[in-house]
Amino acid sequence: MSRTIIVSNRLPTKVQRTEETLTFQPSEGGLATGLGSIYRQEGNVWVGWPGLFVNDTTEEQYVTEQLQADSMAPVFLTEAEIRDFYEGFSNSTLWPTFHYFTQFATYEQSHWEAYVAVNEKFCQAVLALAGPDDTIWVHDYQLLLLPEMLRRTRPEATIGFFLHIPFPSYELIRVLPWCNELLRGMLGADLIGFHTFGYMRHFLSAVSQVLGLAAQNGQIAVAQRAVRVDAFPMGIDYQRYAKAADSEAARQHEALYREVLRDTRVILSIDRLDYTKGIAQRLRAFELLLQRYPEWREQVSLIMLVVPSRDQVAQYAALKEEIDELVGRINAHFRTISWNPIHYFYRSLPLEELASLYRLAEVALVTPMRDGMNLVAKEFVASKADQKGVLILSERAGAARELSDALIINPTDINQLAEAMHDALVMPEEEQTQRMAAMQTLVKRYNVFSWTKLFLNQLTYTKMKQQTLATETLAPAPTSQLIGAYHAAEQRLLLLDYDGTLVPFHPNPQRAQPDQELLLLLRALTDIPQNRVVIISGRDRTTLEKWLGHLPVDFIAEHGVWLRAAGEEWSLFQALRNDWKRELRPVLELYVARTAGSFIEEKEYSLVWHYRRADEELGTVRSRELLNHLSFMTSNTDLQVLEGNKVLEIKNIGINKGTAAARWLSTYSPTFTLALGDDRTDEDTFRAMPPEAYTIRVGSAPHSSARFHVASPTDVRQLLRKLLP
Ligand code: GDG
Repeated sequence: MSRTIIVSNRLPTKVQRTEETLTFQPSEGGLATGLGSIYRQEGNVWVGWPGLFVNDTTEEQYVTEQLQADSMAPVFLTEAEIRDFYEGFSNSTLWPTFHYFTQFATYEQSHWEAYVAVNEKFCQAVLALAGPDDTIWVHDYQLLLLPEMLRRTRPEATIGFFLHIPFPSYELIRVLPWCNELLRGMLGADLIGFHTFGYMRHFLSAVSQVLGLAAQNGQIAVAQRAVRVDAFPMGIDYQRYAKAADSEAARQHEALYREVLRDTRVILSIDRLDYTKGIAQRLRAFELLLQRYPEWREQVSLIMLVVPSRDQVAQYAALKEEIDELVGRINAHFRTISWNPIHYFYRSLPLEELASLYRLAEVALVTPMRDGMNLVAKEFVASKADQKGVLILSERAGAARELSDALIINPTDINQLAEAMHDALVMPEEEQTQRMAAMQTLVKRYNVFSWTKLFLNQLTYTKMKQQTLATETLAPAPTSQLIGAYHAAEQRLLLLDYDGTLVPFHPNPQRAQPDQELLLLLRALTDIPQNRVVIISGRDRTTLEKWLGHLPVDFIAEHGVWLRAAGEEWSLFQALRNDWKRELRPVLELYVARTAGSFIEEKEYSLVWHYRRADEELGTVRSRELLNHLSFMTSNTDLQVLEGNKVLEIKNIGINKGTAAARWLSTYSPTFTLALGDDRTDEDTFRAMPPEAYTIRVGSAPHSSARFHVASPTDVRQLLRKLLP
């Protein structure tokens, strides 16, 4: 039976040391609730740190046993690991960078090394538990390297990854000295999820800019695997918050607060202490509200709950001081004997008290500078059974992408914030209800359970797609079959593409001439009387002839425009025109001017626009534009536009490597056929081959009509050497 293994930095249970014993308390986080129904199922398990430093192996064993009974497997971390991996790399490098606070980011090699080591520790813990058919779902920024580490040992595993914080623009990611490894780490997964489409877009652009891997329809080809990237906005357990707000305990707490507050209206703010939350700006905006609209004095109070967090990190201590000072100043300035402008709590509260605050508040102020999603916004919505209340929400929280019926503000603009508070306080009830009802429908429907289900279903689907579309690796068994069939045959046809197949790519195509090793190999292959070797290339015939013309090989040049049998003259595949070049060349020139690094290659019967040397992303965008432009210009003509590996080629219809290769097949009637190629134009060759032919795609391509694939030209040469006596 296949199982699901959840992996996150923290376990959903917190183990704490009291004087006499250890206590085990479930943590209340959204993730724990959402995945609770999953990891407790038969056989499933959640792997993570229990939040405690153990003293000895006896204690370690005790904790392990206790957690095991509740489907958890602890990874024990040392104090030094928590300092360097958690407080260091995770919270002082990745957290500020991913939230656009690079001024707070540190770049310590020792922190990075600890991060690698701890990810490795998690990897070992997971491998000890996971079987080959299990599904592994890795969570968040502390474990970015884990998917790739797991993949190395388990190439066939089903691995999902979800990032709970924002994924920033490429401009921020590139600052990290380790960005390459981090992106590679994430790409070990089969499905990578983000809260919003925006984060997903940033990720795809970083992968393309840093690693040169382009995405198509949210899919990235990583070697032979198609990695899917998608947005899955996380929800909450709606009923849990609705019920808590409706509970007797919450009502009692509310009544107690009400007694003290009398009829003062309440604006609520709830956050963990963090510089990303915009807490100081929020206080300044509240101050501005009281200055600009004196009528709200003694009428409105701000209840501000700040949950202590990361106080070991310097910026957090400084932020705490700033908040203390601001609250003190504003309260001292505005307070009266009977009215306190800000009620500030620096602690965490039990759920029913939290729920009573959601009940009490007319306005929730959720104004982070950056926030992956922000669940408080959704919890406030779920708590408002009477549908009265207004949510003020930062445009830079992931939740704003869904909750468009909130008052959406820019959190840096304290003028706008003060005005939004005023608007919220005077908003007619009818409008409140309308907005709240719309938000409730959404939060109820896309709750944390549907989020979990959707992600895991997508993961299964992604894996299934990969398996049905994947070409088989040319492993030792099919290799010996191939060699056996080759030796048994009297007439053998070898169709070999040149660039990317026999030689690796060179930024300048004219510099990719054959080396001595290749020339000797081709010579040896053609020396065998049963062999017919055809070089089947998109290159012009002059270059092919110059480089390889002295060998007794046949040629297909310009993707099938020209044919030449060894020792004979070149002939056209069919009568062709090339007078169209005059009209289309200026179009290509325009794109060369607009795309630095791109250039035109002119062949006798085709024109090619190369963009391998252009900026990866710009090249892709321009190639789309050019393709549209050319498709328009060539409609109703006998021309076609072919997409190759970083090239667009215009040529006559009906001409491709496949039709040319088919002619060679019918001329020779071989009893063994081998076709090797690395790009889209070679797919035409593969499709033209009979089913028993050995078709092999070279390089990364998750979808191909070829039967097998190999990784690189080096593998190709190795295979060809095996065909020599
Ligand atoms: C990451 C991302 C993303 C707060 N104070 C108390 C309390 N809370 C609860 C809230 C809410 C949670 O803490 C905070 O929600 P966040 O959305 O900030 O979640 P985090 O896990 O901190 O952050 C964030 C999230 O992951 C999910 O993907 O939304 O953007 O940074 O549930 O209610 N709960 C109790 N007492 C408190 O005093 N009981």
